[in-house]
Amino acid sequence: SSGLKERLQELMPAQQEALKNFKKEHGSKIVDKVTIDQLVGGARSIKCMLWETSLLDPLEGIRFRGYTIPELQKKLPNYSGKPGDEPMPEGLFWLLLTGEIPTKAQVDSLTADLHSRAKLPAHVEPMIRGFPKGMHPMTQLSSAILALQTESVFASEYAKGTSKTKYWEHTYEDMLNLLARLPEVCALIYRCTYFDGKVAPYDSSLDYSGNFCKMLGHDDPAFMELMRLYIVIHSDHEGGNASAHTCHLVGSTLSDPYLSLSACMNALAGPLHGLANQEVLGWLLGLQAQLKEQGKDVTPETITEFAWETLKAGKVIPGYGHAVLRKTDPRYTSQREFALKHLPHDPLFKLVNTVYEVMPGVLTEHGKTKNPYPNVDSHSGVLLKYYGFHHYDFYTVLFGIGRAYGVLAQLFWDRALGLPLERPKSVTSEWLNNFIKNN
Ligand code: FAM
Repeated sequence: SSGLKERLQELMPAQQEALKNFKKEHGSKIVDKVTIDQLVGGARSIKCMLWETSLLDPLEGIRFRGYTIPELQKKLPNYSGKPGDEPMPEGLFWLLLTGEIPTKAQVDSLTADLHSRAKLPAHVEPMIRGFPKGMHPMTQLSSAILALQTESVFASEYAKGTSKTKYWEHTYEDMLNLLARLPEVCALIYRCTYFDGKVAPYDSSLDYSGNFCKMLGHDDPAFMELMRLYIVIHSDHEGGNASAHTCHLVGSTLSDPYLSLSACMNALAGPLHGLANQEVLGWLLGLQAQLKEQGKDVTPETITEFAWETLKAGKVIPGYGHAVLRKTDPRYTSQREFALKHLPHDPLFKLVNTVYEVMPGVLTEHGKTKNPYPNVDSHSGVLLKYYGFHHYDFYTVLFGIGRAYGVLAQLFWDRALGLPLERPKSVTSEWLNNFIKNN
C-alpha cells in the first residue's frame, strides 16, 4: 500500500476530536443570514456547509488545502522531475486528503496502488459497447459509474451491518477503486463513441495521466502533461458548486461513493456548469464559421458583434461569469500560461485571447452578469483541440475525471468526520407572505 491509508488513520482522531470540541463550544454561534433573494435565488453564497479540501475566494480564486495553483505547480511532485512540469493528480489527491505535500515516492506508490485496482468488473465493458451512438458521453459516464457500483465495499459492508466507525474505511476502498477505474471507462466511451472501439491496453508503466492519455489514443507526452494540469485544476472548487454539492448531499444519506459520484456527474453535465467547456468550443467554432461565411476577419470588432448577437438572442456567453468569482479565474490563467509555453502561435489560442480582450467590456456594457471575466471553461477546449482532441462533446467527461478527485477526497472526510444527513428547510410562498406580514 501507498501509506496513504495509514497516514489518514494517524490524522483522523485529532480532526474528529477537534470538530467535536468545536461543535460543543461554538455550535450555537451564527455565521450567516439568509435573505429572501438568496432563498428564491439559488441559495447563492450562503455559508452552510463544511468542506475541507478547498476554499474559493471571489477575488483570489481557488486554494487547495491553502495552496494556489502556482504554489501547487511549484510544490507537488511532477512526472519528469524537471522543474516547471505539471503536478501529478496523484500528488494532488494525497494533498487533498491529508493536507500534506507528498514526496515523489509517496506519489509513485499511490500511482501503483491505483494501477492495481484498475480492472473493471466483467459487465461494464459490454454495457458501454452497447450504448447507442447518440448517447451523450456524460450520460454514458454517469451510467458506467452506476454500473461499477456492484463492487461497492461500502454498500456490501453496510448491508452486513458495519459499524459507523468503519464508514471511512469502506469509503476509502471505494474511492480508490473508483478513481482507478475511471480511465478505462472514459477511454471505452471515447473510443466507442468516436472511433472503432479499440482501446489501447492498460499501461501501468506510466502514471495515472500518462496511461489515461494512452488508452484514449493520445500518447503525445505533451498531451500527458496537459492532462496532469487539466485534472489538477478541475479537481475541486469548494463545496457549493453543483457537482461537489451533489456528491456531498447524496453521500450524506450513506449512498456509497459510486451512487454519489454518478449523481455528481449528472450535475456537472449541465450547460451552466461543466458542460460549458463544450459550449465554449461550439461558440468559438460558430464564430469562426459565421465570419468565414461573411468573408470577415476575426477582429475585436467582429467578435464584439458576434457576442452581442448571442446576448440579444437571450443566450449566455459560455466560459464567462461565475457564481462566486468576481475576477478572472486562476484556472483560466494557468491554462493561458500552459498555452503561452506550449502553443503560443495556435490560431484558436489567439482567438481566445482576443475574446478575452473584448468580452469583459461587452458583458459590463450588457450590465447583467456580476462577473464579466472568464472562468475555467473559457480556455480548456483550446488546449485539448490543439492536441487533436476534437470531439468537444467529450470535454466535460475530462472535467468529470478531474472533479472526481476533489469530491471523493471530501466524501472520505464527510464519513470520517461523521457529517450527518444534509437537510435544509424549504418554505412555501404562503409561508413567506405570512413571514413578511409578521416581520
Ligand atoms: N453571459 C450572459 N449573461 C450572463 C453570463 C454570461 N456569461 N453570466 C451571467 N449572466 C447573466 C445571468 O444569466 C443572469 O441573468 P438573468 O438575471 O436574466 O437570469 C445575470 O447575468 C446575473 O447572473 P450572475 O449572478 O452574474 O451569475 P449566476 O451566479 O446567476 O450564474 C453562471 C453563474 C456561471 C451560471 C453564469 O455566469 C453563466 O451562465 N455563465 C455562462 C455559462 C458558464 O460559463 N458556466 C460555467 C461556469 C464554470 F465555473 C463551471 O461551473 N464550470
